[in-house]
Amino acid sequence: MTNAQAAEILQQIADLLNISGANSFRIRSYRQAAESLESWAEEIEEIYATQGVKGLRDIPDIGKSLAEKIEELLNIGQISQHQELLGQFPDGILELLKVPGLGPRTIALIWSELEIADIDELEEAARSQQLRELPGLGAKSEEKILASIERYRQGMQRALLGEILPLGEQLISYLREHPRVIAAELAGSARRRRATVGDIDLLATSEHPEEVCRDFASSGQLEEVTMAGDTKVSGLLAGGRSVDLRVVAPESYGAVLQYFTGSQAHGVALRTRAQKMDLTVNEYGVFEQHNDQVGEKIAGASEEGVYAAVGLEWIPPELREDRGEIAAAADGTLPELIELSDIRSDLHMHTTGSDGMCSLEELAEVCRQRGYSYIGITDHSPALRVAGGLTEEEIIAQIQEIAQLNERYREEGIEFRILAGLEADILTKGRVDVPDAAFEMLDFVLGSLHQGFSSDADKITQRVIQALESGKIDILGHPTGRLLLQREPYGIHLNEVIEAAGELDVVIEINANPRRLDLDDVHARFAQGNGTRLSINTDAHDIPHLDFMQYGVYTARRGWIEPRSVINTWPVNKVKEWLAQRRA
Ligand code: DGT
Ligand code: CA
Ligand code: CA
Ligand code: ZN
Repeated sequence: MTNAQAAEILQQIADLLNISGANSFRIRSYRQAAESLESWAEEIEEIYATQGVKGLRDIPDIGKSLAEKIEELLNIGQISQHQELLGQFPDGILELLKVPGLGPRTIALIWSELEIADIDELEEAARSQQLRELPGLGAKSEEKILASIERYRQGMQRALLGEILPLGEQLISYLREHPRVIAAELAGSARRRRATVGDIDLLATSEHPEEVCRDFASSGQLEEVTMAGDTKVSGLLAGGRSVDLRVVAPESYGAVLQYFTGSQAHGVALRTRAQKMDLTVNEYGVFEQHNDQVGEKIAGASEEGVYAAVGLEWIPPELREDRGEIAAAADGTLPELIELSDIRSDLHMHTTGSDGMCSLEELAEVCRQRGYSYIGITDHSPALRVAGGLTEEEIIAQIQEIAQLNERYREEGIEFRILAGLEADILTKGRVDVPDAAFEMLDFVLGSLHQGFSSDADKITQRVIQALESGKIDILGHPTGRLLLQREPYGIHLNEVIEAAGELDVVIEINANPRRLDLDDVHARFAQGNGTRLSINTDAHDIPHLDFMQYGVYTARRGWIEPRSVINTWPVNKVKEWLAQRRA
């Protein structure tokens, strides 16, 4: 039972009491307790285990009776009062409360008058204009409720990092420009660069939190403000995505940032370590602990300070998933993580030759201006007719065009080269769709699977490994075919493929498209451990897609990847030598 889960149950009690018409003082005491629990860094489980109910009562806004309820929750997994209240209403009623703008009063009304008990029924009633018959509701309310339901449904889902990060960064720039803000940072899963993000967590530090909160709430940055306090603002973006801002004093900024960056598992591991050192870490700082007494504060203003106080190097947010990073930080063996500036090239992109939007020359010019020293062009192969796959003649013509451009760069003394590649389909039985004459002339082949996803995992795995064994594939593209939030990966025994690639000296791609991020972080780390090399590529079909590179790098960092494992950090000659040796 985490603090957040316990807080959620207390909030539900408050919500249910509210619908049943309880007095507002009682309702508020549950809400305050829930908020207090939610931002209390020490886990109630740990507190209860070491100090019993007495320890629970030390949490602000938790009195005798609430402490006993939490004790009940920790002991038997539920609170009887909560269960009784739940029994009085249908199951869907709590979800109705999550629809923005729909208050308990309205819910109580529609339940008692129309027996509406879930979102679908509410939507139906609004559409069939039944709500306007109720006291205090009109045609306008029906419209508003329908719009809210729509927004709620969109906001429920996780979103791609690629969609959230730009929005979060815009909010952070607003905060950083505020004259009362000393520093501001994105926290939560977005700061950890998880491939998908639930809600957006923002943190700022100021000597005048109430002014910052007031201005943020009225700035129009949020489509709807659902809570505006002196240190916290919550609301929704236009698409329904929820945003939480917390503003704290400078002396605890580092501790709060550490706490709200998460992950929760990382936080728990950190506090467990601290306890063994007779220290307490909470969102105010790191404190000495003598038996039951909390003593002097030894850190809190900076995140570095918080980690240092528990004997750790600062841990990059991408690593904070409790996957061994705390032990590595203690031993001084954290990886030298790859950075965007390590990337010298992009080895997967499409031109108008197949299904891309720009000509070869245009794409090359933009990449050169971005500071890449070489790129690989990989249009689709003949079998992928739906995506404008090139014919053998067209592949050869493109190779010649590339040779001419390279010649021109050489003459003009420009340090930039284009490698002639092909994204060849992996066909049935592991055949690779690259015409023989073209294969002889190409610098490299990126092989990927675009059809036959429905076969079983053994078959697909075998097919891919056979393709790698053919010697015709230098890089394996987007190895699982997943489309985040859209399509599950096809069944494939990925670790077997990674091991085979390692033995055969085939590189595996981390496709940087934020919809793919394929390999994912966990398998990228397995590959590095196995000695299988990686390549981070955008699969750009248009100029703006070249910016996807950062998301590939984030995924690699989450997978503990160092530059040495990634071939497009190499200079072009090293890549050419590697390719030549593969062909030999
Ligand atoms: P998300 O929003 O689902 O993508 O994931 P996060 O990691 O952003 O999670 P969120 O927004 O619920 O909370 C932000 C951070 O706050 C989380 O990573 C760790 C911290 N946190 C929240 N609730 C708890 C809790 O109950 N216990 C602990 N230890 N930390 C929590
Ligand atoms: Ca979050
Ligand atoms: Ca959150
Ligand atoms: Zn592609």
